[in-house]
This record gives sequence, C-alpha cells and structure tokens, in this order.
Amino acid sequence: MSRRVKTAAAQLGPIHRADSRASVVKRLVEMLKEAAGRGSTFVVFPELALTTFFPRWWIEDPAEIDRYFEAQMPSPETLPLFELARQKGIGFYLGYAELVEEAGRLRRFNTSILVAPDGRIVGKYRKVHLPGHVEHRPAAPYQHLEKKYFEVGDLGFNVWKMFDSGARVGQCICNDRRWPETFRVMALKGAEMVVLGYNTPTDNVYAPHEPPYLRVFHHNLSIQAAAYQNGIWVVATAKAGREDGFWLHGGTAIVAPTGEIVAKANTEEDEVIAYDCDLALGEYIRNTTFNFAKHRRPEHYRLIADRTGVEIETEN
Ligand code: CDV
Repeated sequence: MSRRVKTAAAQLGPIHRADSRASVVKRLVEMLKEAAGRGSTFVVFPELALTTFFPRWWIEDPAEIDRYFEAQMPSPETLPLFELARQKGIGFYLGYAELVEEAGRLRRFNTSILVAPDGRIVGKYRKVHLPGHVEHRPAAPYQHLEKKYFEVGDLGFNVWKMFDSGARVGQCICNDRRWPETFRVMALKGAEMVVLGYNTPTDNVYAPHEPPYLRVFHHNLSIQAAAYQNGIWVVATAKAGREDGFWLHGGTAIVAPTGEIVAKANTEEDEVIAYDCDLALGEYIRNTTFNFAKHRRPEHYRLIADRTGVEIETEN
C-alpha cells in the first residue's frame, strides 16, 4: 500500500473580535471543501482557529474570557465542520481554546485535536511552551497573555496512527515549533509527520528592534531544521493578517523530511496549499545521518531533561 498522505494546510486570514463562531466555521468549511476538491485527505487548520488571537487583550471579566473557549468539542457551532469532514472522508487538525472541568475544577488549555476521516477525535494535545506573561503591561502595544489564560499542557508530546496508511502523526502548537525537544520527543516515538498551527505577531513585542523579515526567517528556520533533523514531514499553518489592526505573519508551509519547503502560502488571507506527502521520503534520513538507535548519545544529553535554565559551568 502506498504510504502517502495528501495533505492540505488551510491558512486563515484575520478573525476580528466581533466575528462570530458561525462565520469562522463557515470559512473553515469552505477551505475543507477546497482541500477535498483538490484530493486532500488531511487538512491542518491554525492554532486558536475559532476566534481572534485573544491573548493580545487584557480581559478582566471571566464571562468575556470564557466567550473565547470551547466547553464542548464538537459543539453545535463546530459540528458542521466535523460532519463535512466525515462526508468527504477527510481528517483534520484544529486548534482551539479548551475549557474543561477536571479534578473538580475548571481548567483552560491552548489545545489542538486530530480528527480521523470518520469524524472521531483520535488525538488531543495541550500546548506545553506557553509564551508571554501573566501580568498586565499597559505600556506595551499589545499583550501576550497565554500564561494568564492557559495552564501548561499536561498531555506531553504524542503520536497517533491515522488513515489507511497508518501514518504516524504528531501534533504541537505554535511556540512549540521553536523548541527542538518538541520534535525530537515525537520522532523518538516514531512520528513521520508533525502538524501544528500558529499565530505569530509580525513584530516581537519583547524586542521591538527585530525586523519583521527575521520573524518569518526564524519560523522557517525552526520548521525546516525540525523536519531535517528528525527525517519527518512538518506542516505549519498560520492565522495571518491584521486582526483588529494587529499584524500576524503568514508563511504557512509544508516541509519535506529533507528540510525543503515544498508548498507555501503567498497571501495573508484564507488560503489552501496542498502536497502529496510520501511518508517513505524520510526513511533514508532516519536510517542514515539521523539513525537515532545507532548514533544518539543520551548519556551526554541528560542535562537537557534535568535542567531548565542556564547555570554557568565552565571548564576553566
Ligand atoms: N502563539 C504563539 O505561541 N506565538 C509565539 C510568539 C509569541 C513568539 C510564537 O512562537 O510564534
């Protein structure tokens, strides 16, 4: 059996604060239809794909905060996407803000799911590397309050078998892509493809001198290195454009295990890109240069798992 996954990345243009869930789901549905029409069997949507990137806003009213969260998945609003995907026999990745009651309390996560072509949710991930801050920074041009609105994900980095080909698919979210550990853990679990969504401001609020072109360069650098160093496909989908005036960069891309970008978006609007991903392509990389079993030396990597921050230790 051919081990290929016809994969689409469905980039979203801006979603404004006033936009309704129904209007967003309609856009997702349209893109899923387009992907299906182009023969794709897997569609990757962005991070927090159902709302504006609300962590840029300081919000005090708990009810207003919870308006951005999903207490149910699928919900009556998102069901049309699940139904269409099932009709078309398409799997998808979707990022959203998750509100859940667990261990007797309400918990909030920046979450993504993998949905099989029969409409079942087969995999869930909760974002581990939450960027930003907790406190209000009134002098900043905008906030980045992921650390206020979400808990650190507690599910780890995992891999799921999907499709008739049994493709081994891992998932992560946005800032996770900048951390090599993210991909290496999933590669050690046998991932052949890692998919992710992102919302990346074009300017770096912590380093205003950083030019916008470097933001896109660092995005590409991260996903291309991750693909090559693990011999895997990486699919990264943006929410892009100016949301209520705040600019998120595009750059949605499908990266081959060679590290080459094989498809990329060229707008900052709703745009579907697609590629027929041959899962066998990464095998030679995983069997040669990055044959983990043969060449890794975990005895020299212990510090990576044991230490979080830098403690200066020099040999002279
Ligand atoms: N949503 C994100 O995680 N955004 C971060 C920004 C803040 C740098 C990112 O890594 O793209």
